Amino acid sequence: MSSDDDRYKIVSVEANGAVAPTNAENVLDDNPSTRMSVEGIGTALLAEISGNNVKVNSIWIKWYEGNKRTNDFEILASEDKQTYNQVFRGKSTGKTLDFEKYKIPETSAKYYKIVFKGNSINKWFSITELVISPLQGEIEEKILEPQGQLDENGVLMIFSSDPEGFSWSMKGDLNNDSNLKLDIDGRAEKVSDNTWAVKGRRGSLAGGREQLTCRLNIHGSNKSESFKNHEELRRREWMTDPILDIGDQETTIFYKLEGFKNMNETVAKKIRGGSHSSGNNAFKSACVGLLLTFNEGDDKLFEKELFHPRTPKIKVNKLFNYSNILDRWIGDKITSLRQPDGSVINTQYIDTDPFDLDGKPKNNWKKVFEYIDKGKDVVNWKGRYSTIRVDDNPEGQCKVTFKFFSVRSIKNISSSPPPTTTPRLGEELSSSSFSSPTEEEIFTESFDECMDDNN
Ligand SMILES: [Ca+2]
Repeated sequence: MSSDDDRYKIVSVEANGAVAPTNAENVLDDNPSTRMSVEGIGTALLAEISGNNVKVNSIWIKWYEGNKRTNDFEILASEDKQTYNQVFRGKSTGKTLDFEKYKIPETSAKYYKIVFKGNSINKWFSITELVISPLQGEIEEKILEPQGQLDENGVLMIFSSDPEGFSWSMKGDLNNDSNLKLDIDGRAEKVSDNTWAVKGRRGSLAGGREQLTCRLNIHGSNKSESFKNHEELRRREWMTDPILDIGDQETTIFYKLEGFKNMNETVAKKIRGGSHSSGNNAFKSACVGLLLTFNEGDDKLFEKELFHPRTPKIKVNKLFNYSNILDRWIGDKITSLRQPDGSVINTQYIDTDPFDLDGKPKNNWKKVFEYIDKGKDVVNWKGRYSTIRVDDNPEGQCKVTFKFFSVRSIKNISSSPPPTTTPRLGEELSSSSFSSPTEEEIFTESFDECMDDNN
């Protein structure tokens, strides 16, 4: 390919009848909240790409309300803007707000016309984003398809297990699992052989408001913490036990969140931490958290709790925009891996369409962010607990149905690295980060036993 080809892109779009604020250019602004919209069967969006003789084999479209409407459409290609050939005829899935990829026979056409044939709801032809690129397929494979072996449930293991480290996966009666502390309302309810459901328990915030919380704590060791400061933990590299504490790990859970009322909440995976509601070291028992927000939007998805209960959240470079994660099955996977220089690469993955018709994992893992924790406040030791936590308003149901939950100590195998992208480097936390916690960050002692085993 010539250098022209390498840099080619959509140079212009037009759609008769599409006027501001829903004009055609809105499909090119890389912003899913703006759209091109025009009414009527047979209306069309025409795109011209730069460069000459560029080979195209796929068209990527984000549809407006793409998770609610099925759109019927065709794609025509032309070299001269006069004679068009049909290269695609079909429907969108009606299941996603994300890009859908439509494969077309390889062509070197310069003009691409998407012709609307109707949708399942109304007569509006509405697209939020359009990409025409032969490179997208390659980019997708590099960034979005992690490699690895499958575990016994068919779940992708991006990293190999460390045979000498702690490993756990859900099986048997979850109410009687010595490594699992359920901090929920009542007992876990068995839904089927490997699927369980729990509900959040009630608790009080320091400000007096109540909320529901649901926490699944996997603990490696049963020993209590004995350290004086974070420097000691960094030097020693473990919190209570050099083998059973959980440091480098791949933690995976598939869940369906139902009946939630607080749309600003997150699913937090809190790792490398310990107990923090009692004892002299309680306030120092740091952990870090990797978050998925319920709704797309916030990109403060890494949190660091060095001094409980203050939990400053840190912005990450979001690589994949999932939409709402409520009321449907979601695969949630994190990996955390210490590097030789002491920094830690923490990575969040999501699978928004996790199961095939037989309920087996499809392993469509997409990287949401990668955050390198480093500097003087790095949390790089092994901790007692790995926790999945989700909260809700007291009016909510806070119901979590889950399966294939596992926590595995991992080894960094250099021959099979995870997909790489440009990570955002860890920002060092200034002391002011800890000075003014919000009400949400402060829980009463009796309520916040997130990582306390109550012994
Ligand atoms: Ca847009």
